[in-house]
Amino acid sequence: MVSLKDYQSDIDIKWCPGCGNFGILAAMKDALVSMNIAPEKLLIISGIGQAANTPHYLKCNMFHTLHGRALSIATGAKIANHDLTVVMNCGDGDCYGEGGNHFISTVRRNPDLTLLVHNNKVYGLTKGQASPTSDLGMVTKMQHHGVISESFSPLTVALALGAGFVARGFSGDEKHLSQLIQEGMKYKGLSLIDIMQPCVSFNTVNTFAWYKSRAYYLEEANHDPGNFEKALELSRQWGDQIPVGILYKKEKPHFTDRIHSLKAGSLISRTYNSAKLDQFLARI
Ligand SMILES: Cc1ncc(C[n+]2csc(CCOP(=O)(O)OP(=O)(O)O)c2C)c(N)n1
Ligand code: SF4
Repeated sequence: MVSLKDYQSDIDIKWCPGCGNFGILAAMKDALVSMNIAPEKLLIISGIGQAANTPHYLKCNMFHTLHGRALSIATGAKIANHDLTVVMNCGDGDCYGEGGNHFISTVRRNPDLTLLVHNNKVYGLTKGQASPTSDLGMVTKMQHHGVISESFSPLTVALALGAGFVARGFSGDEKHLSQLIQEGMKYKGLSLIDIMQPCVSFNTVNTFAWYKSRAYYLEEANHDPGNFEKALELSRQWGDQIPVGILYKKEKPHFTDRIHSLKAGSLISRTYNSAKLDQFLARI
């Protein structure tokens, strides 16, 4: 049986005391242990940022890539080895800003990956500039007169692109978040879990208390995750009431199932024929 000790990393955590990332890390560990996923069967891919440092604090396979590129690297890893559970830890700037185009392509492709977006609504690592999810008018050290762009709504965009698993979590409720992560990892396809993550150093608006007083649980509201129109409506709900839980869930073919040449199995399970490759290269 896998235990928390198996995931214990000896790297010192560099996050600010009280950062919402701690709740996400705890929920991830709880989910991995509850699902009995061994560290050698797990691969975490991340880009750049405070969120992207998460895999350093878990003892498992990891790949720390460029800003915004976690999704494409993760897709490649899953093609190579279908047996790995592949999770991505991204920031909101990382995933929806620098990696915005990768986000769009990956949702459309639907690879079997779990995408955790630590959405603190700012660029944390570079000291608090506005990110794509900062609310219109939000004042930061850089945006002195307030953010002038409409806030990006990842859940709405994902639904519009045909995503099959769309959820919102809260880092202030580790138990609930662990359940969501487990559901996401069980789902065959891309599971997007956008997580409300307070940045205690640079976002003085969206605090733990701010979220706690607004979050309500979709399970308690008897929401049917099969109802696309309702999910779309809920994805736009923000302000006094914020829905948390699975907005939408639908089974659909995933990326590796759709690639003809992968029907015979993962790339790592194939034998490599160098003579055939040489013949092919000689022809071009
Ligand atoms: C292509 C590129 N653009 C900008 C940067 C600078 N940069 C590094 S981290 C970061 C902000 C990260 O913010 P976010 O993804 O929201 O993660 P957080 O640190 O808030 O967890 C930026 C802009 C970079 N490294 N690469
Ligand atoms: S700057 Fe914000 S996101 Fe980064 S570690 Fe500190 S509190 Fe967390």
